[in-house]
Amino acid sequence: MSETAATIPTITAFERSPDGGQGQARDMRVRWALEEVGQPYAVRLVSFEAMKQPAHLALHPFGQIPTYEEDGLALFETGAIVLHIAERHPGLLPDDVHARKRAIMWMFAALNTVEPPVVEHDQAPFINGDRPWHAELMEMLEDRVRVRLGELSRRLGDADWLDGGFSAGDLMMVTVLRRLEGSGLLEEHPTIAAYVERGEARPAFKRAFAAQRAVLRRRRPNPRAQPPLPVREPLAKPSKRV
Ligand code: GTB
Repeated sequence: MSETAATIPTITAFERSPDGGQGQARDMRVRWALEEVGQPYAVRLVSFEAMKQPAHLALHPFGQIPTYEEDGLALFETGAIVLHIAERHPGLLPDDVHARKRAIMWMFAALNTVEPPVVEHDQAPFINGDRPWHAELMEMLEDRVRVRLGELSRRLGDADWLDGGFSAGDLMMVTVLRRLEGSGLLEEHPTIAAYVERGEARPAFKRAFAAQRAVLRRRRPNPRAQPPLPVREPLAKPSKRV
């Protein structure tokens, strides 16, 4: 293998993403980070069955995507993968030491503080949509998301990005917030909606989005014969989508 080929990372992604190419699966974050830093990458598509087999479990103990392999290094968890990419290449973390730490802080905030209520809100209809108390629960979950969006919106103010220039913190935050698209909640906070749109307008985001969508097109040569899956379709078991 040539030296160049050896350094091209390989990531895993759904062979058949349940969102019909909306880029909601978490490989999107990794693709976007790689595109931002201009690092070519290879993708190994895995089926839901293969994800639970020993070969994939050796890479990802929880049987999920994405994973990241590069020169003998194997990583899972998008936070760790995006941080690795950001530390290995210029472009996603500022040089200033304090600003760099704050960008990493925003990655954690996206994953630990904003993503949990967003995912709970997204998952609830699949998990308990048929229960008599579901509507009440949804109101509660929506309010929890609204609180976070309000707080984030106040901190963002009229800035373009969370802390100076675009960073891995923004990349992570935008991918987390995108999961609210279609819920109407983003539109309640125009500052946040515009922030997400700014992220999605970046050329690197567009390339990553097109790349994950191309998987769907390759699997569906005749679009009239097999329409896209609905965005909100759960996996085999509803809770498996998280
Ligand atoms: N914390 C981990 C990380 O950040 O890497 C979470 C990884 C994860 O949840 N992976 C999901 C997975 O492999 C795919 S992204 N699930 C299969 C399983 O657990 O068995 C979650 C996802 C999937 C689909 C949609 N969608 O269709 O809209 C959205 C999000």
